[in-house]
Formats: sequence, structure tokens, C-alpha cells
Amino acid sequence: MVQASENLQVQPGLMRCPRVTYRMAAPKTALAEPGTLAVFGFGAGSPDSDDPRWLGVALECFDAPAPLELWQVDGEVSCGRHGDVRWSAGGGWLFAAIELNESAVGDTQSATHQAYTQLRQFMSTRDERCVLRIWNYISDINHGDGDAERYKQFCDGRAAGLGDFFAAGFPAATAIGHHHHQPLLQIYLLASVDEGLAIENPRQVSAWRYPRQYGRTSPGFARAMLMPARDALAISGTAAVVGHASAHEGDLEAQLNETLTNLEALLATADMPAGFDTHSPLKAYVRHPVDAPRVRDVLQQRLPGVPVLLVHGDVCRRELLVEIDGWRFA
Ligand code: 3EB
Repeated sequence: MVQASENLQVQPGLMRCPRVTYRMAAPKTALAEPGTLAVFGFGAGSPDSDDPRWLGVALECFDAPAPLELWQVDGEVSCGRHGDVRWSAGGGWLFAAIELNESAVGDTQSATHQAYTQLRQFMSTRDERCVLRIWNYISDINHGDGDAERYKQFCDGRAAGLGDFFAAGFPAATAIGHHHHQPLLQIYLLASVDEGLAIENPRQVSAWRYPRQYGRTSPGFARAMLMPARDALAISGTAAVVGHASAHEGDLEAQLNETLTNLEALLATADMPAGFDTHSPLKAYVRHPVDAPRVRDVLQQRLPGVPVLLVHGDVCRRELLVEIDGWRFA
């Protein structure tokens, strides 16, 4: 006879989501800790490392010195390189990153096409086939008008490079413009041996159904992704988009409020507890440096105790002044 206590001990057998934290530390120290899958630095002043698990993100942090972001798993971690892809794996999880200099490849579209092709080819060699979350950092993201805007070229290149890779469903994603002096394209992802559950926002049109006015190629991403063990929600770049339209043009605080409402809608849809806490690391991407103090104040008031990394980043629609992404751990 199976007793209740035994039932309670039954584990779903799914891998616990990597822990994601911000910490003041030296990359060397963070990389030396057991289970470290990836370590991120932010901005030009950030330290450097040859370790494949290290990525210097081309976004300036408004807080100096900037902390590192750490991803840590249970289990041993191995790492390596595969063409331009650097990767690490452990405990059923995979980190993969690629950084291309557009000036070496040609234009935005071909660089993105090539980057996604390389990522897709690398992923086909791995057991961690479920891509749950992707981050994209692009230079001069709003440069060019209409269909020629660099973000639109990025969307075209991404779709072409991916082919049918996400036919079964898109991962959660972020696409943000950086201000590095080099035209770097940085893409990194988190994948798992187990499937997640994509979450859409009932207040928003799904991105892959955006109407033609936003570009030839609809952006392929889910609004959020529930991790396989249902122990965390990975939240995509979220801005003041209602339906498919940008709301509150020119009004920073109204955009911030709308963004927070969208984040709450995602938590509710995913059956996660409302609100964010000290274990829910978020990032706020702020277009105009002059807005950073106001964003910091509002978020400290509305999300007390929540670790928020404030960075200089351009949202892919030029009227949007701020975007937030991050994690909600159960
Ligand atoms: C939006 O809501 C804002 O192209 O991968 C957010 C997250 C946005 C991801 C992407 C774009 C992407 O449409 C833009």
C-alpha cells in the first residue's frame, strides 16, 4: 500500500531551475564555485575572462560598480566551444552564447541569420533540446526607418536562421539595443532536457500575431516560460504594450505602471504568487540615461527589496522608454 507520506516524497524527476542571482564578486571566484553554469558582467568596465561560461554583456549598468549575474545548477558543469558558440552544461541544463561583430559578417540581417544558424546547429548536437529562454542584444536597434529599421532586419535574420527550430513553440525572449562602440550582436540562451510551458499575456496580442505594421516578420517569442519543474517563471522583455499597441507615448511613469501591470498579469496567468520578492532578479532596460533615477525610485517603491539591475538599453519600438524582464521563483 502506498502511504500518503511516500506520495509526498515522490519527486517529479524534473531538474530544478538554475538559481539566478546578482552578486558583487570577481568572475574568477564566481566561476570557481561548484555548479556555476554562466556568469555575466555588464558594461565596458566589467572584468574579462576566457572561460566559455563568461559573457561580458554590452549594456552599461547605471549602478557602479555593477554586480555580476550568476546562473548556478545542481551537478557538475562541463563547458566548451563549438564554432563561434560557447557553451556549458550541467544538471540537465545548457547555456549557449554567441557574439558576432556585424562589421565582420556584413549587415544585421546576415549576422543574425548566421548567429541563429550556428546556435541551431550546435543545439542539434545536444540532449538539452528545449530552448526555454533567449536574450538578444543588438547595436543601434532603432536605426533605419520602417522595414529597414535594424530591429526589423534582426527579426528577418532570426526567423531565417531558426528555420523550423521553434515549430513546437517559441521560447521566452528579450531583444534590446545596446550602445557599445562596436556593432556587436550578442545572443545567449538557456535550454533544458525537459520542456517548459509557454505563457501568454491575456492583456497582449501574442508577438507572433502582431499585425504587419510592426514588420515583415513577426517576432517569435513567448511572453514568459514556466520552467519544467514549475519552480520558476522566466519573464520575457515586457513593456507598455497593450493589445499590440504601445501605450502612453512620452510618459515614462505611465509606461512603467503599465509594464508592472503586464508583469502581474503574467504571474497570474502562470499561477505564480503575486508580486516579486528578494529572490526574483529583474532587469530594467532604460532608453534615456536621464530617466534612470526616476525608474530606480519608482521600482524601489513598487517592488521593495527586489533585486533590479538597471541598465542602459533601447526597447525595440522607439516610443517605448523602459522594459523589464527577469525571473519569478516559486
Ligand atoms: C514587445 O512587447 C516588446 O523580438 O524577441 C520584447 C521581448 C520585445 C522580445 C523579441 C521583442 C522581443 O513587443 C518587444
